[in-house]
Amino acid sequence: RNIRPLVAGNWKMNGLKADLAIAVEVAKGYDTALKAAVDLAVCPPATLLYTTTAALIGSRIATGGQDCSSNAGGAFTGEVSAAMLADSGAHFAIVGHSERRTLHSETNAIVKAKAQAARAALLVPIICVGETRDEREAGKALASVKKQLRGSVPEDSTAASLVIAYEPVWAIGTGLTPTAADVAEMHEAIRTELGRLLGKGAAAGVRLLYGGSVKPSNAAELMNVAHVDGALVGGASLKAEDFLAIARACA
Ligand code: G2H
Repeated sequence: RNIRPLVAGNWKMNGLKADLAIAVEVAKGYDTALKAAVDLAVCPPATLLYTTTAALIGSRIATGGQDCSSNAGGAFTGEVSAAMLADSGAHFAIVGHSERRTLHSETNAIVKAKAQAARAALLVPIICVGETRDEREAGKALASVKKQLRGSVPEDSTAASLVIAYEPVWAIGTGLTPTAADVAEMHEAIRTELGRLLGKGAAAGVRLLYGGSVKPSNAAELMNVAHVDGALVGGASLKAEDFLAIARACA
């Protein structure tokens, strides 16, 4: 690998104070060998971000938010700003997860504004893209993802200020995963499209994560695909043992 991989856990709307134990357990298992090979991040719900970050001090495990507002602050009841995430210790902010795009009608323009807000707060956005089952079956998966990239990635992104997560919508939480060949084709296409948007130099260093039903049993196969620089893990990130097994598959 010429890019240091990142394995990020997306806890989604799961986690109470007692679940800090999961993060602590992950930190315990993040041994010297693993530290040398892979970056880890935990993205708990916003309510746990500050305490999770505090629990992980000294572990070299980063934290991140699962979303952020596109606005800097003000009368936006219920929203959490990127600066608030940063103030709670976050390094990353996931934006444009398909659950946000679908359940909260987030368009590419909104996702891009959120990515820009994240960067303004010195967070690294993890921008999610991915085709639906209909698009995949109609042979439009590549076109759909390229369109999402053109619409949601800030043009001035650099390798250090951007992570992309490819998450086919039909693979999320379903146990289904694309074939290694499909992932290889998509990740190469994403790298090429980023090259058009950001220049080849920047695009070559952007971490491209695969997400969607990653688990210990399929991690090695998925993580060995060219241009796969880590994983965005949902369900399996709620079990420290499974999350660590996935991280080891990247090492
Ligand atoms: C995709 C993924 C994490 P899961 O949403 O973002 O979740 O691993 O549960 O499919």
